[in-house]
Parts: sequence; C-alpha cells; structure tokens
Amino acid sequence: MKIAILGGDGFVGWPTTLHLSDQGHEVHVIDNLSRRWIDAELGVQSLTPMDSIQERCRIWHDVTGRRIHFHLLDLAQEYERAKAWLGDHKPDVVIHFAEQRAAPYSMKTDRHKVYTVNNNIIATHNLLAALVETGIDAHVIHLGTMGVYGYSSVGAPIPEGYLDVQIDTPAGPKEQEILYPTKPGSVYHMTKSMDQILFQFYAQNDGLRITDLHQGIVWGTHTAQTRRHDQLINRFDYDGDYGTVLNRFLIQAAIGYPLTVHGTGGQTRAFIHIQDSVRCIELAMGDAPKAGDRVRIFNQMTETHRVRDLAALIAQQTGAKVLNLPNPRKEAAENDLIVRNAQFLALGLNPTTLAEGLLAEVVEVARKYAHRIDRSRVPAVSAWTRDLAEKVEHDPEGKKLRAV
Ligand code: USQ
Repeated sequence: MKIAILGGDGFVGWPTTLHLSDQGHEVHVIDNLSRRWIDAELGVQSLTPMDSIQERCRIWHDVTGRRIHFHLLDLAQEYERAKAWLGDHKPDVVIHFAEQRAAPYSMKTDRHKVYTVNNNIIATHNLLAALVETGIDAHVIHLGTMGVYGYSSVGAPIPEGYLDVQIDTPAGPKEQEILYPTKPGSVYHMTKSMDQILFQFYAQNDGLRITDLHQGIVWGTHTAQTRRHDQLINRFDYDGDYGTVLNRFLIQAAIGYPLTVHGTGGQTRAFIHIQDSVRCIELAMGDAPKAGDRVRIFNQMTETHRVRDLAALIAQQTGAKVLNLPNPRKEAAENDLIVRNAQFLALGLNPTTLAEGLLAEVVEVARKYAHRIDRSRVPAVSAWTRDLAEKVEHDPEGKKLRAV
C-alpha cells in the first residue's frame, strides 16, 4: 500500500515509518521538522544522537534496499501544498502524527497554548478538508490520546471511545450511543479532544474512513527496525517538557538523579511499549472502517500503573532515590483507571509489558548516552497555573543549596 506518514520524523512516527517500510509498503514521510525546532527552542536534545531525516532514510536504504520518501511540508500552514501532494500521490492510508504532543509544552506560556491549538487543530482539519476536496478515499489513522477521557476516578472501565447512555424522552427512556465525554487535563489533551469532533463530522458528512487511536504513555526506545543500525536509533526525550514519566524515571535512575514523582504519585496512567505501538498501527491498518461507518476508536494501551508504584519498582531495581515534588500540574492527587482494550487483543496484539525485562534495556541506553544529558533540563517546571508556578521545584537535586 501507499502510506503517507504525517509527522513521520517523531518519536512514534519514525519507528512506525520503519516498521511499515519493512513490511514492503511504499512509505512517504511528510514532516515540517517542528520537533527538531522545538529542541532548539528549549535548548535540549534527544538523549540518543539522531541523524537528519534525510540521512536516516539513506541508511535505511543501505540496510534494507527499501526507499522511504521524505517531503518537507507543514500541514497546518501549507494547506494548498498539502492538498496538491495528496492529489498527486493518492495514498491508500494516511497516518496522522503531525501534532504537538507534549502536555507541559502546551502549558508553558500563552504563546505555547496558541501554537499548540493552531498547529494541532488546523493540521487535522486541513487533512480532512483536503481529502474531501481531492476525493481521495484514504483510510485516516490518527494518533489520539487516552487523556481525552480525563484522569478522574469513574469506577467503571473506560470503553473504547463510545458510551451507551439512557436519556429520558417524553416517550420514555431511550438508549443512545455517544462519544465518551471528554475531560482534557491540558491544552494539548484539549486539542486531541477537539480532533474527535472533527473526525465525527467528516465521517458522517463525507463518509471519510477514520480510525482514532487513543494511545497511552509510550515507553521504551528500540523497535526491531531501529535496532538494525546505530543511525536508525529513535529519539528519546528526557527533559521536563517532552520526557514522559516512565522513560524519565529510567534515565534518572541511570544518571543517579532522584526519581521526580509529582505530589504523592497517585496518578494512574495507561502505558504501551513502543514496539506494541507500531504493531497496533499495523493492526488498525488491516481493519479499516467502510465509508459511512462511525469513527473507529481503539484504546491503544496494554497496562495501567500508578506513578508511585513505577517509581518504587525502578528504585528497587536500580537503587535510585524517590523524591516527592510539588506537582506542577493541575490534576487529581489520586485516580483509579480501568481501561478496555479488547479490540487490539482480538486482532492479535500480544502485549509487551513492564515485566519483560525491557526496563533494563532503557537504563542501558541511558547509561550509554549519559554524557549527552543536561541535568539542568531534567526538572519539570512548566506549571498549569500561576499559583502552581510559585511552588514548582527548580532544583530537585539541591545543588544550589549545597553550593551555598
Ligand atoms: N509525572 C511525574 N513525574 C515526572 C513526569 C510526570 O510524576 O517527572 C506524572 C505527571 O504529573 C502525570 C503522569 O506522570 O500525572 C504522566 O505524565 P507524562 O508526562 O508521562 O504524560 P502526559 O503528559 O499525559 O503525556 C504523554 C504524552 C502524550 C500522550 C499521553 C498519553 O506526551 O503525547 O498523549 O502521554 S496519556 O497520558 O495517556 O494521556
């Protein structure tokens, strides 16, 4: 199949690109390289040394003989070029990763909020409008987030996207299926919640065939394909804005930094290993909805964990210290989470869980590249409100205090 991967240079986009190219598909990466620009803005770099996208594609060709085609294009800002590209290439599948994906980055300042909303929502809408205009019947697979459901305790398992409700009508109670009510916890999560409405409209109005993957926190770094050459290595974020909790704890353990647990660490979240993430995208591709179907929604996660339990597990395995810090985020101190993921299991997903020994692999990668880590970028300092900003801990290691 001909596949366009929008955002194919990113943390999940790149391994997905390699995975699908390895399977013999014709893969086109469309990316504006914004993630690399944001590294420059923040003054951080991936823990792992990343080559340019052009060099990565060249190495892949050397290793496998397969071509990955790269197109520099900004989906949110270059609507006409994006439409022309789609019209010329007529992809069978469009996988949409082209969104700013960090909650803390989206909450840094008003400028970051505006950027995240403009980029994410316009990118999604540009894609949908261009598909309708060009008449291309591609299967759109979007990387959404578990965070659209919110992280408060509901008590009941979270279904895959839709909720059966009973409403009172003059003729008596009536059953109805609705999109699960969203409760985003950041501007980033809010944009993904709004994407859902765009998808619902275009599926119903124009018969676009759309799958929305509500993904949990991705952890790990290598996949079968990124392992094949040093220069195919995936990016790995550890900083306070882009690093996600489990990967952060693992690099913190590797460099003797205390594990930065926010508050009591009572938040329970959904997780998925990067290898399963790319496999799920392949499975979703093989199970496309038909024109006129409702948006197909999968919960793309394999297990749930409480943040403090993860910290305790890693501390026990590595001897790291655990530090409870004031939480820079506005979120419940504690939540429970039960999630349904039966659809991917039925399609043949065989989950890679924390128990499989891969935690040690990440610590090993972190130790190998530890010299590239800037410890001053480890603390998470983007606060959700002005009040919380005043309480943020900028120096969890207590370095400045010791110097005094
Ligand atoms: N946390 C800590 N210490 C840290 C970092 C995070 O305790 O050093 C806590 C946070 O307060 C939060 C939880 O860990 O309660 C998860 O934070 P995170 O940064 O790992 O994840 P999040 O901001 O939710 O975002 C990430 C990805 C996003 C994806 C989302 C899936 O950046 O793209 O959509 O995970 S989910 O969390 O299921 O919504």
